[in-house]
Amino acid sequence: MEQFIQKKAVCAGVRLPDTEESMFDSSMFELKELAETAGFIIAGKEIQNRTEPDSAFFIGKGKLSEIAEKYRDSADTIIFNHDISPSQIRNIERETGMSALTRTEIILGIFALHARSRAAKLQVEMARLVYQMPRIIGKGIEMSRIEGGIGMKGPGEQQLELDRRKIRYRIGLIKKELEKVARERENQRKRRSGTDMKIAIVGYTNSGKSTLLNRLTREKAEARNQLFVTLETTTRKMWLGGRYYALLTDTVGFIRDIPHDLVESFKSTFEDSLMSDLILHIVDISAPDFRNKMAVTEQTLREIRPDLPAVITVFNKSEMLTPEVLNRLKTGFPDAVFISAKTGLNIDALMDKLRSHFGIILDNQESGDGKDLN
Ligand SMILES: Nc1nc2c(ncn2[C@@H]2O[C@H](COP(=O)(O)OP(=O)(O)OP(=O)(O)O)[C@@H](O)[C@H]2O)c(=O)[nH]1
Ligand SMILES: [Mg+2]
Repeated sequence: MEQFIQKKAVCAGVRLPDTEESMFDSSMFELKELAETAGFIIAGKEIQNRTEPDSAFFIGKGKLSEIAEKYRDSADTIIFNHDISPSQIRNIERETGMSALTRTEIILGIFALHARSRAAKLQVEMARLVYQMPRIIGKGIEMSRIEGGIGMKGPGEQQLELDRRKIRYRIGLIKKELEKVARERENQRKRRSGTDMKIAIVGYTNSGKSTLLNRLTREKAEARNQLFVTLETTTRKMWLGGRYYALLTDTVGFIRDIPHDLVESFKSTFEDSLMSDLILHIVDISAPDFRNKMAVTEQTLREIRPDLPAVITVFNKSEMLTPEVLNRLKTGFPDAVFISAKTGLNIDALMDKLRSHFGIILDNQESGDGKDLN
């Protein structure tokens, strides 16, 4: 979504009575991170407490005028932390003269920006088309979003129907193409399945999954301090010591309120990664709202794969914590492993845990923590 780069935006959120304050704060913080990852420069944050959303604008009309006034010279876009309706978007755009975007559109934009492989690009395109389909109503403004901002001047109903048909046709083509990709994946999986143990690294976006894959396999998967860097599953062989190996898979990260269409499109990717004997759930323990992020991951996992295999909880970035906090957490989560994928802290304990999970007992001369060989 090159069109976002260097654009200036204000993040807006409406806090409704059923949302806890800390949850709301962290989701607003996350919205800022998402917008920055998508390429926006953030000019400010505006929140409003309401008992219910305004039917025409979602946010109050007074607040909206205030935002338009305040950011007249510093922002051209308002990004909402909600999935507001197409007609609300139109009303807001008309009222403020700014463009309005939803959190979902930002996430879809990041996925588009980060998609490298043909499969990932197709999956993102499909998710976007499915998301935008019901939004092609009336003024053609939504259509212009699909066409990357080219803009079509108020198409008539006939034109709209034509556009919808084109999109449906395109979705059909992509589906076929993706089915082919899924079959190829399946074949690959069968070819390499053999007797090796299969382990999937799963977790919230930016928790350190790719860094851990790199640490455990000495690979160079892309790791950056951005959301949704990884959109492909990468599988690498990992040495467990002696004659034992596992296949370790890095996966796409999760996020709260992950757009449903995205999960649908990426389902084969997720499923692929979850065909494992063991899941390592990586948690960024330095995040203040890590419990909430853990819950989001656990819930999403259950939705994708109800018959979950064994899960080991791995608390990453633990080198960031003070000994006091670390001890308190260890008491609270006695089964978790506390590591730092970045510094290598406690990786040997994780390796021991993996070996004992798979019932691997090494002779003295066989023992090693996997870092020494590859
Ligand atoms: N301090 C600290 N930072 C870490 C650690 N592990 C990873 N990071 C950093 O966290 C950021 C995200 O790491 P990634 O490995 O890309 O995270 P990911 O889970 O693969 O993220 P996505 O693919 O975007 O979902 C990077 O800046 C890493 O350098 C750690 O143990 N300690
Ligand atoms: Mg990654």
